[in-house]
Amino acid sequence: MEHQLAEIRATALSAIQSADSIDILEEIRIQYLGRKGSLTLILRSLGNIPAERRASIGKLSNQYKNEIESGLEDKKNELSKTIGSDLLRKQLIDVTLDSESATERENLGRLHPISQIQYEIEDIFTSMGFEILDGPEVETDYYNFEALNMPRHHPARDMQDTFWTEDGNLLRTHTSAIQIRGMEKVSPPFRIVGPGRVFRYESTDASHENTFYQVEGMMVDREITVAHLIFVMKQLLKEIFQRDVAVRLRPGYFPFVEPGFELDIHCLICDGAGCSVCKQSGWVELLPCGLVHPNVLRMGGINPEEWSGFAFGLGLNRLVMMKYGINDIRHFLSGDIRFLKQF
Ligand code: FA5
Repeated sequence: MEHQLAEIRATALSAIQSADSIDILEEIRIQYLGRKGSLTLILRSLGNIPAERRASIGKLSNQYKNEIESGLEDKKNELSKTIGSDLLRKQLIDVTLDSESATERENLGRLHPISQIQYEIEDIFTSMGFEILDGPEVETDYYNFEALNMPRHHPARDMQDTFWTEDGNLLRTHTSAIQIRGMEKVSPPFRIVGPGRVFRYESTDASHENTFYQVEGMMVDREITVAHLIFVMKQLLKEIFQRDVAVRLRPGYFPFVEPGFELDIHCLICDGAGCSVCKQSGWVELLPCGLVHPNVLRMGGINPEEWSGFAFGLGLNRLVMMKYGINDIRHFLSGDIRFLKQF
Protein backbone atom coordinates (compact mmCIF):
# COMPACT_ATOMS: atom_id res chain seq x y z
CA MET A 1 0.00 0.00 0.00
CA GLU A 2 2.83 2.41 0.90
CA HIS A 3 4.35 1.69 -2.49
CA GLN A 4 1.07 2.44 -4.30
CA LEU A 5 0.65 5.70 -2.34
CA ALA A 6 4.22 6.80 -3.16
CA GLU A 7 3.55 6.18 -6.85
CA ILE A 8 0.33 8.22 -6.77
CA ARG A 9 2.20 11.09 -5.07
CA ALA A 10 5.09 10.97 -7.56
CA THR A 11 2.91 10.89 -10.73
CA ALA A 12 0.58 13.58 -9.37
CA LEU A 13 3.43 15.93 -8.47
CA SER A 14 5.17 15.42 -11.79
CA ALA A 15 1.91 16.02 -13.73
CA ILE A 16 1.44 19.22 -11.72
CA GLN A 17 4.96 20.36 -12.55
CA SER A 18 4.46 19.97 -16.30
CA ALA A 19 0.91 21.43 -16.41
CA ASP A 20 0.72 24.56 -18.55
CA SER A 21 -2.82 25.70 -17.94
CA ILE A 22 -5.28 26.09 -15.10
CA ASP A 23 -7.69 23.73 -16.90
CA ILE A 24 -5.09 20.94 -16.86
CA LEU A 25 -4.49 21.55 -13.13
CA GLU A 26 -8.19 21.09 -12.53
CA GLU A 27 -8.11 17.79 -14.44
CA ILE A 28 -5.21 16.59 -12.25
CA ARG A 29 -7.06 17.57 -9.10
CA ILE A 30 -10.09 15.56 -10.20
CA GLN A 31 -7.90 12.59 -11.20
CA TYR A 32 -6.28 12.32 -7.74
CA LEU A 33 -8.43 14.22 -5.27
CA GLY A 34 -11.87 14.28 -6.92
CA ARG A 35 -14.79 12.22 -5.60
CA LYS A 36 -13.52 9.19 -7.52
CA GLY A 37 -9.86 10.24 -7.49
CA SER A 38 -7.23 7.59 -6.83
CA LEU A 39 -6.08 9.08 -3.50
CA THR A 40 -9.64 9.74 -2.35
CA LEU A 41 -10.52 6.09 -2.97
CA ILE A 42 -7.60 4.96 -0.79
CA LEU A 43 -8.61 7.37 1.98
CA ARG A 44 -12.16 6.06 1.80
CA SER A 45 -11.00 2.43 2.05
CA LEU A 46 -8.94 2.98 5.22
CA GLY A 47 -11.62 1.08 7.17
CA ASN A 48 -10.71 -2.14 5.33
CA ILE A 49 -7.05 -1.95 6.32
CA PRO A 50 -5.93 -3.96 9.34
CA ALA A 51 -6.06 -1.79 12.46
CA GLU A 52 -2.33 -1.98 13.22
CA ARG A 53 -1.46 -0.43 9.80
CA ARG A 54 -4.45 1.91 9.49
CA ALA A 55 -2.94 4.80 11.44
CA SER A 56 0.34 4.89 9.53
CA ILE A 57 -1.36 4.46 6.07
CA GLY A 58 -3.93 7.11 7.01
CA LYS A 59 -1.19 9.52 8.09
CA LEU A 60 0.79 8.93 4.89
CA SER A 61 -2.31 9.37 2.66
CA ASN A 62 -3.18 12.67 4.35
CA GLN A 63 0.40 13.87 4.07
CA TYR A 64 0.44 13.10 0.31
CA LYS A 65 -3.00 14.64 -0.10
CA ASN A 66 -1.70 17.87 1.50
CA GLU A 67 1.42 17.81 -0.69
CA ILE A 68 -0.67 17.38 -3.86
CA GLU A 69 -3.06 20.15 -2.75
CA SER A 70 -0.30 22.64 -2.04
CA GLY A 71 1.47 21.60 -5.29
CA LEU A 72 -1.72 22.40 -7.15
CA GLU A 73 -2.10 25.72 -5.34
CA ASP A 74 1.52 26.81 -5.98
CA LYS A 75 1.33 25.89 -9.66
CA LYS A 76 -1.96 27.71 -10.02
CA ASN A 77 -0.44 30.91 -8.60
CA GLU A 78 2.57 30.56 -10.87
CA LEU A 79 0.40 30.06 -13.97
CA SER A 80 -1.93 32.98 -13.12
CA LYS A 81 1.04 35.32 -12.92
CA THR A 82 2.48 34.28 -16.30
CA ILE A 83 -0.91 34.31 -18.00
CA GLY A 84 -1.60 37.76 -16.52
CA SER A 85 1.69 39.24 -17.66
CA ASP A 86 1.37 37.63 -21.13
CA LEU A 87 -2.03 39.23 -21.43
CA LEU A 88 -0.66 42.56 -20.26
CA ARG A 89 2.20 42.33 -22.72
CA LYS A 90 -0.27 41.66 -25.55
CA GLN A 91 -2.55 44.53 -24.54
CA LEU A 92 0.13 47.04 -23.61
CA ILE A 93 -0.19 50.32 -25.49
CA ASP A 94 2.64 52.79 -25.56
CA VAL A 95 0.85 56.09 -26.09
CA THR A 96 4.10 57.84 -26.93
CA LEU A 97 4.72 55.64 -29.96
CA ASP A 98 3.78 56.90 -33.41
CA SER A 99 1.18 54.82 -35.21
CA GLU A 100 2.93 52.08 -37.16
CA SER A 101 0.70 51.59 -40.13
CA ALA A 102 -0.44 54.03 -42.76
CA THR A 103 -4.01 52.70 -42.42
CA GLU A 104 -4.09 53.62 -38.75
CA ARG A 105 -2.94 57.13 -39.61
CA GLU A 106 -5.59 57.25 -42.36
CA ASN A 107 -8.28 56.50 -39.80
CA LEU A 108 -7.35 59.29 -37.41
CA GLY A 109 -10.10 61.85 -36.93
CA ARG A 110 -9.70 65.31 -38.36
CA LEU A 111 -11.44 68.66 -38.40
CA HIS A 112 -14.42 69.17 -40.68
CA PRO A 113 -13.43 71.35 -43.69
CA ILE A 114 -15.76 74.11 -42.45
CA SER A 115 -14.00 74.18 -39.07
CA GLN A 116 -10.59 74.17 -40.76
CA ILE A 117 -11.43 77.26 -42.83
CA GLN A 118 -13.21 78.91 -39.92
CA TYR A 119 -10.03 78.65 -37.81
CA GLU A 120 -7.97 79.91 -40.75
CA ILE A 121 -10.29 82.94 -41.09
CA GLU A 122 -10.10 83.59 -37.34
CA ASP A 123 -6.29 83.63 -37.59
CA ILE A 124 -6.38 86.03 -40.55
CA PHE A 125 -8.67 88.43 -38.70
CA THR A 126 -6.88 88.26 -35.36
CA SER A 127 -3.68 89.12 -37.22
CA MET A 128 -5.52 92.27 -38.42
CA GLY A 129 -6.48 93.19 -34.84
CA PHE A 130 -10.00 91.70 -34.79
CA GLU A 131 -11.46 90.11 -31.66
CA ILE A 132 -13.51 86.88 -31.94
CA LEU A 133 -17.00 86.92 -30.41
CA ASP A 134 -19.74 84.34 -30.10
CA GLY A 135 -23.53 84.40 -29.87
CA PRO A 136 -26.37 81.95 -29.21
CA GLU A 137 -27.93 79.86 -31.99
CA VAL A 138 -31.40 80.34 -30.49
CA GLU A 139 -31.84 84.11 -30.67
CA THR A 140 -34.43 86.68 -29.74
CA ASP A 141 -36.36 88.66 -32.31
CA TYR A 142 -34.61 91.76 -30.98
CA TYR A 143 -31.04 90.68 -31.77
CA ASN A 144 -31.85 88.90 -35.03
CA PHE A 145 -34.15 91.54 -36.55
CA GLU A 146 -35.33 94.50 -34.50
CA ALA A 147 -31.97 95.95 -33.45
CA LEU A 148 -30.75 95.44 -37.03
CA ASN A 149 -33.19 98.05 -38.29
CA MET A 150 -35.88 95.46 -39.11
CA PRO A 151 -38.80 96.26 -36.82
CA ARG A 152 -41.85 93.97 -36.73
CA HIS A 153 -43.67 93.84 -40.08
CA HIS A 154 -40.60 95.14 -41.95
CA PRO A 155 -40.78 93.48 -45.39
CA ALA A 156 -37.02 92.70 -45.33
CA ARG A 157 -37.73 90.04 -42.70
CA ASP A 158 -39.18 87.97 -45.55
CA MET A 159 -35.73 87.79 -47.17
CA GLN A 160 -34.78 85.23 -44.51
CA ASP A 161 -37.22 82.36 -44.01
CA THR A 162 -37.16 81.76 -40.30
CA PHE A 163 -37.59 78.83 -37.92
CA TRP A 164 -39.58 80.25 -34.99
CA THR A 165 -39.84 78.58 -31.60
CA GLU A 166 -43.18 78.40 -29.81
CA ASP A 167 -42.05 80.95 -27.22
CA GLY A 168 -41.43 83.63 -29.89
CA ASN A 169 -37.67 83.14 -30.22
CA LEU A 170 -35.99 81.86 -33.38
CA LEU A 171 -33.01 79.94 -34.74
CA ARG A 172 -30.76 82.79 -35.82
CA THR A 173 -30.99 83.35 -39.57
CA HIS A 174 -27.65 85.14 -39.77
CA THR A 175 -24.65 85.95 -37.63
CA SER A 176 -25.51 89.67 -37.84
CA ALA A 177 -27.10 89.30 -34.40
CA ILE A 178 -23.48 89.17 -33.13
CA GLN A 179 -23.04 92.80 -34.30
CA ILE A 180 -25.58 93.94 -31.69
CA ARG A 181 -24.23 91.65 -28.97
CA GLY A 182 -20.73 92.89 -29.83
CA MET A 183 -21.67 96.56 -29.49
CA GLU A 184 -23.07 95.77 -26.03
CA LYS A 185 -19.76 94.19 -25.00
CA VAL A 186 -17.07 96.45 -26.46
CA SER A 187 -16.87 100.17 -27.09
CA PRO A 188 -15.47 101.92 -30.17
CA PRO A 189 -13.02 101.83 -31.74
CA PHE A 190 -13.31 98.04 -32.19
CA ARG A 191 -12.96 95.23 -34.73
CA ILE A 192 -14.87 92.00 -34.18
CA VAL A 193 -15.60 88.78 -36.05
CA GLY A 194 -18.33 86.31 -35.07
CA PRO A 195 -18.37 82.90 -36.76
CA GLY A 196 -21.36 80.59 -36.26
CA ARG A 197 -24.06 78.26 -37.47
CA VAL A 198 -27.24 79.77 -38.88
CA PHE A 199 -30.58 78.32 -39.96
CA ARG A 200 -33.14 79.08 -42.66
CA TYR A 201 -36.42 77.44 -43.53
CA GLU A 202 -35.30 76.85 -47.11
CA SER A 203 -35.48 74.00 -49.56
CA THR A 204 -32.02 72.79 -50.44
CA ASP A 205 -30.17 72.71 -53.76
CA ALA A 206 -26.51 72.65 -54.84
CA SER A 207 -25.80 76.03 -53.20
CA HIS A 208 -28.52 76.30 -50.49
CA GLU A 209 -28.75 74.51 -47.15
CA ASN A 210 -31.17 74.98 -44.27
CA THR A 211 -28.24 74.85 -41.83
CA PHE A 212 -25.04 76.60 -42.81
CA TYR A 213 -22.24 78.78 -41.48
CA GLN A 214 -21.42 82.45 -41.69
CA VAL A 215 -18.69 84.68 -40.37
CA GLU A 216 -19.84 88.13 -39.32
CA GLY A 217 -17.38 90.99 -39.24
CA MET A 218 -17.66 94.55 -37.96
CA MET A 219 -15.22 97.39 -37.66
CA VAL A 220 -16.17 100.66 -35.98
CA ASP A 221 -13.81 103.62 -35.84
CA ARG A 222 -13.69 107.25 -36.91
CA GLU A 223 -14.24 107.98 -40.60
CA ILE A 224 -14.52 104.39 -41.83
CA THR A 225 -15.22 104.29 -45.57
CA VAL A 226 -16.01 101.76 -48.32
CA ALA A 227 -12.27 101.77 -49.13
CA HIS A 228 -11.50 100.21 -45.71
CA LEU A 229 -14.20 97.62 -46.30
CA ILE A 230 -12.90 96.62 -49.74
CA PHE A 231 -9.33 96.44 -48.52
CA VAL A 232 -10.21 94.03 -45.69
CA MET A 233 -12.41 91.85 -47.95
CA LYS A 234 -9.69 91.57 -50.59
CA GLN A 235 -7.08 90.79 -47.96
CA LEU A 236 -9.25 88.00 -46.59
CA LEU A 237 -9.84 86.38 -50.00
CA LYS A 238 -6.18 86.71 -50.96
CA GLU A 239 -5.07 84.91 -47.80
CA ILE A 240 -7.68 82.17 -48.11
CA PHE A 241 -7.05 81.42 -51.79
CA GLN A 242 -3.35 82.32 -51.71
CA ARG A 243 -3.77 84.14 -55.01
CA ASP A 244 -5.82 86.95 -56.52
CA VAL A 245 -9.38 85.87 -57.31
CA ALA A 246 -11.79 87.85 -59.46
CA VAL A 247 -14.56 89.53 -57.46
CA ARG A 248 -17.32 91.93 -58.35
CA LEU A 249 -19.08 94.43 -56.15
CA ARG A 250 -22.68 95.33 -56.87
CA PRO A 251 -25.34 97.20 -54.89
CA GLY A 252 -27.21 95.03 -52.38
CA TYR A 253 -30.02 95.81 -50.00
CA PHE A 254 -29.80 94.98 -46.30
CA PRO A 255 -31.64 97.24 -43.84
CA PHE A 256 -28.68 97.24 -41.45
CA VAL A 257 -26.14 98.76 -43.88
CA GLU A 258 -26.14 101.85 -46.06
CA PRO A 259 -24.76 101.69 -48.67
CA GLY A 260 -24.98 97.90 -48.99
CA PHE A 261 -23.13 95.64 -51.42
CA GLU A 262 -23.02 92.10 -52.66
CA LEU A 263 -19.47 90.92 -53.16
CA ASP A 264 -19.52 87.97 -55.57
CA ILE A 265 -16.63 85.67 -56.39
CA HIS A 266 -15.88 84.34 -59.87
CA CYS A 267 -17.15 80.73 -59.76
CA LEU A 268 -14.14 78.48 -59.28
CA ILE A 269 -16.16 75.29 -59.83
CA CYS A 270 -16.83 76.01 -63.52
CA ASP A 271 -14.28 78.82 -63.95
CA GLY A 272 -17.12 81.15 -64.87
CA ALA A 273 -18.59 78.95 -67.63
CA GLY A 274 -21.84 78.38 -65.68
CA CYS A 275 -22.86 75.45 -63.44
CA SER A 276 -25.49 74.47 -60.86
CA VAL A 277 -23.54 76.11 -58.01
CA CYS A 278 -23.44 79.57 -59.66
CA LYS A 279 -26.82 79.01 -61.28
CA GLN A 280 -25.22 79.33 -64.70
CA SER A 281 -24.19 82.94 -63.97
CA GLY A 282 -20.43 82.40 -63.50
CA TRP A 283 -20.55 84.30 -60.15
CA VAL A 284 -21.28 83.12 -56.59
CA GLU A 285 -22.80 85.35 -53.91
CA LEU A 286 -20.35 85.12 -51.06
CA LEU A 287 -19.86 88.22 -49.04
CA PRO A 288 -22.62 90.77 -48.55
CA CYS A 289 -21.34 93.86 -46.80
CA GLY A 290 -21.75 97.60 -46.34
CA LEU A 291 -21.35 100.57 -44.06
CA VAL A 292 -23.20 100.13 -40.77
CA HIS A 293 -26.56 101.94 -40.79
CA PRO A 294 -26.70 104.84 -38.26
CA ASN A 295 -29.83 103.30 -36.68
CA VAL A 296 -27.89 100.12 -35.91
CA LEU A 297 -25.08 102.08 -34.30
CA ARG A 298 -27.68 103.94 -32.22
CA MET A 299 -29.27 100.62 -31.13
CA GLY A 300 -25.80 99.58 -29.96
CA GLY A 301 -25.43 102.80 -27.96
CA ILE A 302 -22.90 104.32 -30.38
CA ASN A 303 -23.17 107.90 -31.63
CA PRO A 304 -23.24 107.78 -35.49
CA GLU A 305 -22.11 111.43 -35.66
CA GLU A 306 -18.87 110.43 -34.02
CA TRP A 307 -18.30 106.87 -35.22
CA SER A 308 -18.81 104.94 -38.44
CA GLY A 309 -18.17 101.36 -39.44
CA PHE A 310 -18.41 98.55 -41.94
CA ALA A 311 -19.91 95.10 -41.56
CA PHE A 312 -19.96 91.93 -43.62
CA GLY A 313 -21.53 88.46 -43.46
CA LEU A 314 -19.39 85.87 -45.19
CA GLY A 315 -21.09 82.62 -46.35
CA LEU A 316 -18.59 80.11 -45.02
CA ASN A 317 -19.92 76.99 -46.80
CA ARG A 318 -19.72 78.65 -50.18
CA LEU A 319 -16.22 79.90 -49.50
CA VAL A 320 -15.09 76.34 -48.64
CA MET A 321 -16.82 75.09 -51.81
CA MET A 322 -14.85 77.58 -53.92
CA LYS A 323 -11.60 76.80 -52.15
CA TYR A 324 -11.82 73.02 -52.64
CA GLY A 325 -13.98 72.82 -55.78
CA ILE A 326 -16.93 71.17 -53.97
CA ASN A 327 -19.88 71.07 -56.35
CA ASP A 328 -22.76 70.54 -53.91
CA ILE A 329 -23.30 72.21 -50.52
CA ARG A 330 -25.23 69.17 -49.26
CA HIS A 331 -22.00 67.17 -48.92
CA PHE A 332 -21.09 69.14 -45.78
CA LEU A 333 -23.81 67.68 -43.59
CA SER A 334 -24.12 64.35 -45.38
CA GLY A 335 -21.80 62.63 -42.89
CA ASP A 336 -20.30 60.72 -45.83
CA ILE A 337 -16.90 59.56 -44.60
CA ARG A 338 -15.54 59.37 -48.18
CA PHE A 339 -16.21 63.12 -48.56
CA LEU A 340 -14.78 64.06 -45.16
CA LYS A 341 -11.62 61.97 -45.60
CA GLN A 342 -10.46 64.19 -48.44
CA PHE A 343 -9.67 67.16 -46.19
C1 FA5 B 1 -27.06 87.96 -44.65
O1 FA5 B 1 -27.24 86.93 -43.97
C2 FA5 B 1 -26.59 89.23 -43.99
N1 FA5 B 1 -26.68 89.12 -42.58
C3 FA5 B 1 -25.17 89.50 -44.44
C4 FA5 B 1 -24.66 90.87 -44.12
C5 FA5 B 1 -23.92 91.08 -42.96
C6 FA5 B 1 -24.90 91.93 -44.97
C7 FA5 B 1 -23.44 92.33 -42.64
C8 FA5 B 1 -24.44 93.20 -44.69
C9 FA5 B 1 -23.69 93.39 -43.52
P1 FA5 B 1 -27.50 86.81 -46.95
O2 FA5 B 1 -28.85 86.33 -46.64
O3 FA5 B 1 -27.24 87.21 -48.34
O4 FA5 B 1 -27.09 87.98 -45.98
O5 FA5 B 1 -26.46 85.67 -46.54
C10 FA5 B 1 -25.09 85.91 -46.51
C11 FA5 B 1 -24.31 84.79 -47.19
O6 FA5 B 1 -24.66 83.56 -46.58
C12 FA5 B 1 -24.64 84.60 -48.67
O7 FA5 B 1 -23.85 85.39 -49.49
C13 FA5 B 1 -24.30 83.15 -48.87
O8 FA5 B 1 -22.92 82.97 -49.08
C14 FA5 B 1 -24.67 82.55 -47.55
N2 FA5 B 1 -26.02 81.95 -47.61
C15 FA5 B 1 -27.21 82.56 -47.55
N3 FA5 B 1 -28.23 81.68 -47.61
C16 FA5 B 1 -27.65 80.47 -47.72
C17 FA5 B 1 -28.14 79.13 -47.80
N4 FA5 B 1 -29.43 78.85 -47.75
N5 FA5 B 1 -27.25 78.13 -47.90
C18 FA5 B 1 -25.93 78.40 -47.89
N6 FA5 B 1 -25.38 79.61 -47.83
C19 FA5 B 1 -26.23 80.64 -47.72
